[in-house]
Amino acid sequence: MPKIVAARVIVTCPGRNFVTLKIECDDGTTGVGDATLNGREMAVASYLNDHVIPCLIGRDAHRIEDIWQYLYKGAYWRRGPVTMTGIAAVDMALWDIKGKIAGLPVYQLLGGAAREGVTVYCHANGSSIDDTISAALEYRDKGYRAIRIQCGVPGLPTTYGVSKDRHHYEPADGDLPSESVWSTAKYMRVVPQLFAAAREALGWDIHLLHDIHHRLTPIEAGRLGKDLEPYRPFWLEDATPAENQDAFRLIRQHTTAPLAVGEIFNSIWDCKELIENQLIDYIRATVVHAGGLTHLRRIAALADLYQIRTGCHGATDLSPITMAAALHFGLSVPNFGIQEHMAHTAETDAVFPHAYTYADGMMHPGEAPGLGVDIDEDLAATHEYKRAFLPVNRLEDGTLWSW
Ligand code: EZ4
Ligand code: CO
Repeated sequence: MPKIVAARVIVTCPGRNFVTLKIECDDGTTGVGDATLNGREMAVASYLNDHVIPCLIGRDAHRIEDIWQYLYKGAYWRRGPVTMTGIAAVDMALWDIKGKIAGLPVYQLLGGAAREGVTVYCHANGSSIDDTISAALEYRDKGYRAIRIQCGVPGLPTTYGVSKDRHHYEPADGDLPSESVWSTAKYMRVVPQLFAAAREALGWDIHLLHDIHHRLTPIEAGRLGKDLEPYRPFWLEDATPAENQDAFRLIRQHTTAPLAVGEIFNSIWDCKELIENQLIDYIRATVVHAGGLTHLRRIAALADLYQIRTGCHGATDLSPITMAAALHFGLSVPNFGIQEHMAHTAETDAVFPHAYTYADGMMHPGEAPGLGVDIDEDLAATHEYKRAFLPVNRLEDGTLWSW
């Protein structure tokens, strides 16, 4: 058996913070797992260093399910983003190790390729509708068949999803949380105009997606869904916060726009009712924040019973290790829907050398054994951790709102 003899947490900031777990076995095999929780990085680093790593030493790295259950049930305190990100990091590293020992890419261990590649969507954004459309046209020329469109809202100084250069969007920018301003009424006016312009410029063969980022009430989301229906959106993401899973029932009663939710979910219990009541169309839970491949497969299996497909979160605050894991998952899971893809910066890619590739709107995890991604620890050590927060959001009268 490959016995775990060491594990360490590596925190690095090649432009933004990433937390990585590296596990070592007595035969010299190593595995990596992503443990990045944007804006709360050091909480997961401590969870792993202080509470998880001591329990891993001496265990058989092949016993992925048993170690998962040990960390989940054994902690007594279940679920939550910090816990489940920590467990995910261990789980990813163990799948990486198992693949390396087997000499197979992880997707082969998960049942093999169920499709030719993993269809991804990219992010087109701009401060105006015209800027967003020109970014979308550039992405279409690069082969993307699915594009998320976000634009600035007239009358608001900044908007979620809109970057300075239209390409690299990085919201975790403040040493303390920055504050943005929100108006639902102003937002609700501009989005249908954006979709109308996008259909005019891009035609009907491109899938168009949009992220509402938890800002609407259920009835407002129903209204927006109706307004966008003529433009056939691929999905509306995070229409309303989902702590109350029943909220999606109200949205469903008013619109046939497909609904996606779950990038902040950390366990199957966050989406059980959404799935069983068929209130959503795509589940966005991710490898890193929802307990690793072991738990995400369980969520996908439940969703498959209800024709709900996967649409994993894939923003740049999820490290290339998560991207690799998501691609092995997406290639092999029967009810794959789509995968989010925001390209990492060259600085980040240099720290995390990887085998995955992009071509013609699709990605592929590659054929390297394991996850096919590593961390260059010497380079990582040159990028020191820098505290960074996500912004907070307020209504124009100062009321704190969902960001
Ligand atoms: O705001 O990952 O769909 N993507 C998103 C992201 C999230 C960030 C938060 O860390 O909503 O941009
Ligand atoms: Co989102």
